Amino acid sequence: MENQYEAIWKELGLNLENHAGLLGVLSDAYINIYMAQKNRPKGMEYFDFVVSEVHGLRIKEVYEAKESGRPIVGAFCVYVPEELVLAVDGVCIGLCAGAEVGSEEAEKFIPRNTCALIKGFMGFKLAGLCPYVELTDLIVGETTCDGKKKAYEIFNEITKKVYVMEIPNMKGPKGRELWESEVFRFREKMEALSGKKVTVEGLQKGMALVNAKRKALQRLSALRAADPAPISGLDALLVNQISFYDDPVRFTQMTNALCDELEERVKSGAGVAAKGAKRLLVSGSPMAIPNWKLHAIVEGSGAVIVGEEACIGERNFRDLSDENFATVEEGIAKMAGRYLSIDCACFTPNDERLGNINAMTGRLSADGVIHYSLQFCTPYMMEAFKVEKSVNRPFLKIETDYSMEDFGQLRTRVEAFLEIL
Ligand code: BJ8
Repeated sequence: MENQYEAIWKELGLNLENHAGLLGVLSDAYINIYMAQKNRPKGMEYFDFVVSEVHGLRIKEVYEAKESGRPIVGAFCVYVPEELVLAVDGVCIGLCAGAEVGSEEAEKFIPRNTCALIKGFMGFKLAGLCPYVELTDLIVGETTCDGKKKAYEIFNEITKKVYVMEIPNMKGPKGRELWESEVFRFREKMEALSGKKVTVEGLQKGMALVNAKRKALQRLSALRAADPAPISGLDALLVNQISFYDDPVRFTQMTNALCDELEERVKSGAGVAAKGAKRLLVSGSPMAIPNWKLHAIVEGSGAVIVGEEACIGERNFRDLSDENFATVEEGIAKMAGRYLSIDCACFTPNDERLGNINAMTGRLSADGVIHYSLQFCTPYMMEAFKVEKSVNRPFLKIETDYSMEDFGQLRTRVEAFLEIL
């Protein structure tokens, strides 16, 4: 029987055979990793549904938004100001890929020794597997790490719709000035794309939507401080991954409903792991959906992950935008400042990240820190040196990719680490 979304996939030019294979693998992995967990909150049913419809219902919604004239903007970095996309009634979708797909295709354009995240997004596009990329009117890149910067040049040759924001390397006055001017340039880009002006009301509405989403994620993060943890790291990671592509209003509502349930769990002392189970903070490169490998290993070994110091995690929602402003210029300048406080390892120096990691380990009562870098992710691999020196907890450094080849080896290392905690 033809899938009800097949007509859309065909129209978007997906490779239907490969796509069916991908959905099959994704569904098996989800059943094995997610549905095998015990004692999950009932509120996770919504997020299970979203995953089951990742290339279905959500694609239909974005497709219909596009048909109605709303601009669809794809992004790969938490530096891209979603507020400005929403200010002109656009839809913003995170395009990072967390699976090893289309590597052979990708390696025709980029070196083998490229991080899995870059290879993943190139591979998904080249293998005809990503309906989101096909639906975008604009793909926003940024000058963060060298790999991404150069990959966007090639991605633009392939897609013809990449726009790059220049992100400074340092946060001094000149860097701030450059970044602010880039956010203003992005405003112009969004106005040209949508044919709408960014107004004070539009910007405030965009900020209110994004801030509400961030507040719901902050609430979830705070609840994970309880012992026993009311939610697994796997489930919390999934909520964070979904925050990048779900409808922001519905996502916020459902995350808050999940948090209401978790609050009740905390009050009654109920949790997903036994009280006193080892608690870990994961810090480093982003884990895009469906990258669940490390969390599955750690939680399969009896510990619980209580926080992600990463862009798919705390770095995405730690700070809110200031909604009090009288002019668009004032609002954008304030918002630019909020974005520049993000502590990505692409900046030098990046000492605020060390403080943030230590604040998280304290607040979440983490017994240890696992530093996670994707292979060839130089910024995070390098910064691990300073992180290790600064954390006052047992520390394990991992470098991996999206393949399952090192699963057993990683499990052995994680188990040995848990024993010394
Ligand atoms: S703000 S972390 S989302 S740049 S994993 S592609 S860094 S080699 S994703 Fe990132 Fe923005 Fe920074 Fe966050 Fe390069 Fe590393 Fe690959 Fe990475």
